[in-house]
Amino acid sequence: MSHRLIVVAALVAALLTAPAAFALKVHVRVEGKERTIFGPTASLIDVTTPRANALPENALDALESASVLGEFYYHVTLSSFGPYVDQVGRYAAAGQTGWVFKVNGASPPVGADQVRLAAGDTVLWYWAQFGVAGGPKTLVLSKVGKAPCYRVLAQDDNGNLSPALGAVLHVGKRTVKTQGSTQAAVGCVGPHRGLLVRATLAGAVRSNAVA
Ligand code: B12
Repeated sequence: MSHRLIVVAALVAALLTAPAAFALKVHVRVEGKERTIFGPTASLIDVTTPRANALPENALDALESASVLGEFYYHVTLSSFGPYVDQVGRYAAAGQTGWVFKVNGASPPVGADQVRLAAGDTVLWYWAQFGVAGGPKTLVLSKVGKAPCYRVLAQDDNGNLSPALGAVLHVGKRTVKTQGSTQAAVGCVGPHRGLLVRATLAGAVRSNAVA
């Protein structure tokens, strides 16, 4: 083999064994059936994509990158529609339950490998039980005002927000009911020394955590 050929071969080998070609900073959270599996505050992580991917930095890559960082199990099977996430953590999809995802609050009508992400996007993967009314709403928690008060909104699959009436705030082992009105579901938790606040509501996916 000539010297030139050896250099080219070495370059090709280096390219083939090089780590992922792209990386994008994206917020990722994974909510399991009973608990949060990854990123309660929707941490900003580097989403990398394998070189062979048709669509770089997609919502399936976000799950893969979170799984590497969080060391949690997930499984993909190939179905007639393409790659399908049929298990995350302990629970496999079965019957009317399974794993779904949202990007920036809305549920894309296609598989995760078909949804290209942009820097700063928020990807939420969650365990969901489907009924006649469709899937669960996801809760969105935010701080309001200077006092430690929090607003809870419920988000549907199209990304539309409405007050999560009846939502409960959780601070450590303490719970605080939000005040229900047609306008807002807000609760004040008092001093909580760095503990994160979450919100839950029956039939909805637990919220992001906020300091
Ligand atoms: C039931 C169902 C679900 C259940 C599956 C529960 C289970 N036990 O696994 C749940 C609610 C979990 C689900 C999730 C999703 N679904 Co769905 N689902 C269906 C539905 C209504 C029936 C599928 C079925 O049971 N077929 C009968 C069985 C015998 O055939 P099967 O091939 O074995 O079915 C399996 C696959 O279809 C797979 N599956 C279900 N949804 C999806 C979506 C994608 C993209 C892939 C690759 C596979 C897949 O789960 C089925 C059961 O194991 C179809 C609509 C339809 N009428 O086909 C939509 C449908 C397949 N889902 C769809 C979508 C978009 C999704 C999600 C991507 C939504 C989201 N944003 O998260 C996710 C998948 C994400 C992931 N996990 O990778 C679209 C796919 C469109 C497309 N061209 O890609 C469909 C066609 C609905 C629609 N019209 O929009 N789904």
